[in-house]
Amino acid sequence: MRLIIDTDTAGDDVFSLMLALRRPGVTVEAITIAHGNVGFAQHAENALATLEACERGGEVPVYLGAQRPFTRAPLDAAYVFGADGMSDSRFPRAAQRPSPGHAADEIVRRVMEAPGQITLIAQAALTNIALAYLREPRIAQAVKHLWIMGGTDNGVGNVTPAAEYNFYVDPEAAKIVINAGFPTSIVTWTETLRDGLLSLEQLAALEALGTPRAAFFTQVNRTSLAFARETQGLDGSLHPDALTCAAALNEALILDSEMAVVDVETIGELTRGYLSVSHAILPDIEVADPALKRRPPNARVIKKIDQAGFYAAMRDALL
Ligand SMILES: [Ca+2]
Repeated sequence: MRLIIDTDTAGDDVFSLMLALRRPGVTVEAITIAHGNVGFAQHAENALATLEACERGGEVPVYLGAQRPFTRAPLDAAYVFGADGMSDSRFPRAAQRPSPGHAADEIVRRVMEAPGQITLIAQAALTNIALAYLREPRIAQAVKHLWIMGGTDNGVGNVTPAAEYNFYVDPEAAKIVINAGFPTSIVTWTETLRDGLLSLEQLAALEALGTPRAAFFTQVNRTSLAFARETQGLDGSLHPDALTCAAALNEALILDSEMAVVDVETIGELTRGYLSVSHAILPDIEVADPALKRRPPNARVIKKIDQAGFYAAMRDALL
């Protein structure tokens, strides 16, 4: 499996990278950096530190991408991940540096050079993917598959009641990508709340592995675990990006999914960044309102992932 991972590397983004970097048979061909969780330059440092933690420093190029969303001001989530996105660990600067070239250009170049072969995992705001598509629309047909962590599935968001963070910070980019014709699977925040929690017992078992990577995981996860426990009242930590990556790497973990018509709200007063997901309970749309046109399903929405299998994948990555 050939992968490009687009990431605002902080907290759970790190663990997603570790899953992919440690998985036999998977080649991470590039890591592309987007604005998001913390400061833009810090995302690159965190990706480079993660490569070193996986003993892959110097082997996977890291490209810098969009530093801002299309229209709105950047919005971070340092309150979840710490100022450095790594639970204020202040890891030493990695020897590897970002590679020359823009993330969007590299996505285009690499996908078009290997049509049908590159899987994209988008675990940040979709700005880089949208830019790549605008530069070369044929990438929508040339990627093997696009995995998106983002949006909600008729559930509550994590920034506003309506919107999940990645879609909230750049809804215009999300709308472009969702309507571009990529073969797409979406792991939503709703699904993360169902199956993306690593319990306190599982986290203790991961720490007890005693490996350097397990120690790195435990250290990086500290702030988001505290946030989940103290603010969200959860007995564990939430892992949207790692859950998405685990499903992409091993589709046998997907226990339920549904093709759906999805779209993104960009101008709602209260619902900006909302992912609209069709549902079986709804009437055909042209029956409900003749002014509306029926659209074919444009994404697979993941409804259920094997949590134990996700945990096992994380454990294997930390050995
Ligand atoms: Ca992310």
